[in-house]
Amino acid sequence: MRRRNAMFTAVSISVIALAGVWGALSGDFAHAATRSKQVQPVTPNVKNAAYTVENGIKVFHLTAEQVRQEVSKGVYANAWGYNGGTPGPTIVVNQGDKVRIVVTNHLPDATSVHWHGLIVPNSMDGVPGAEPSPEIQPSKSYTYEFTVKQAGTFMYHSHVDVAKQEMMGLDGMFISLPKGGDVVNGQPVNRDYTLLLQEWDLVNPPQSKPGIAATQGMGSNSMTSGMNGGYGEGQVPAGTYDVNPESMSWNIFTLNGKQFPATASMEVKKGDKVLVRLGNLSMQNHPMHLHGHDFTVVAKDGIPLPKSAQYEANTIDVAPGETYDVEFTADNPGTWVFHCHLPHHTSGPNGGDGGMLTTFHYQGTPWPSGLNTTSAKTGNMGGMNTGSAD
Ligand SMILES: [Cu+2]
Repeated sequence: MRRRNAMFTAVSISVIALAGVWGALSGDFAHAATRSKQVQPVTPNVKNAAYTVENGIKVFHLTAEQVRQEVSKGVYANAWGYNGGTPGPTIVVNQGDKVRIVVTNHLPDATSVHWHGLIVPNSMDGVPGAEPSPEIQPSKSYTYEFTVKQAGTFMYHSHVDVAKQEMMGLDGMFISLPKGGDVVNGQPVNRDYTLLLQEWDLVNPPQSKPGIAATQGMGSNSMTSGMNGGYGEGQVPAGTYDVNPESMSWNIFTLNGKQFPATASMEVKKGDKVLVRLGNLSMQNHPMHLHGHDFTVVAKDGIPLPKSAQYEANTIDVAPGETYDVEFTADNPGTWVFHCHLPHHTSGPNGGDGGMLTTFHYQGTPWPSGLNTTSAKTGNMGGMNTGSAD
């Protein structure tokens, strides 16, 4: 249907009609039509990385730096990230691209970037402790360069002092679009959304050190709410906090660096094929559950699953280090939640929703009063990516 519409448009433009018909016969036009309609992958609340093209190479710049991340209204984390936020910008390339990624270190510690799941030369893999790949010292840069052979959903993160640096927020998503366009099972997708799962222990600097010592190993942080600077899950009040990267008691659970209701709603239209890319760079599994629809699991770790291995589900348990691509058809208008199903990971203040929870909203359907937030209504206005929920 989409091809026919594209053809009709082409035929109506008489100058290119003959070329279009000839192209369709040759098969090239189908790809061109797919490409022209290709949706740009959107990472709600996170920008796609800007790049320039130099001698056929896509050149990206990442600056590792301290960031003041607003995880929800008025709640700020003194985290580490790239280019002003955590996760860093989503790197979007096409399969076969040559890429050059210049990483500059503005942190007080040495760092590196590992291209998680991508098959790259040994020296480009970013694991200086165990592979022939350099540490990037403070105020220095290193240039990673490789050809992206694969298509799919990948991630990037620091591979130096990972217990600290990854949990401080040095991570991001890396998407490689297949040569034939953004297609799943031969069908173009209409929406392409990416969610990176992270978790945090925010500590109030004046109280943090004794508080964290007291809450370590006590299980649910809710039990320690209000004690010694410990906050229950999703119960952190407005303020600016440090991140305790080595804690095992997390009180903030985010999708793309935001906790609900700051997570920007994802717009769909009835009939859309919606691709959702999930990545987890946290310390534990998060079973992500979709309401109102079943989805098909179409890829794992950037590897497309053959049709025979694809399966339908409405919950997908995303373990640390994994990526999954799931796809659903938008056939049930309304506003539907998509969330981690560990109850403590979606709790908000006063018993409300929070944490790793976001929504799909069908165009033209009313906004629920409970979702009366600026971020939800404007997050994807015009289909544009937004760098901020505010
Ligand atoms: Cu979870």
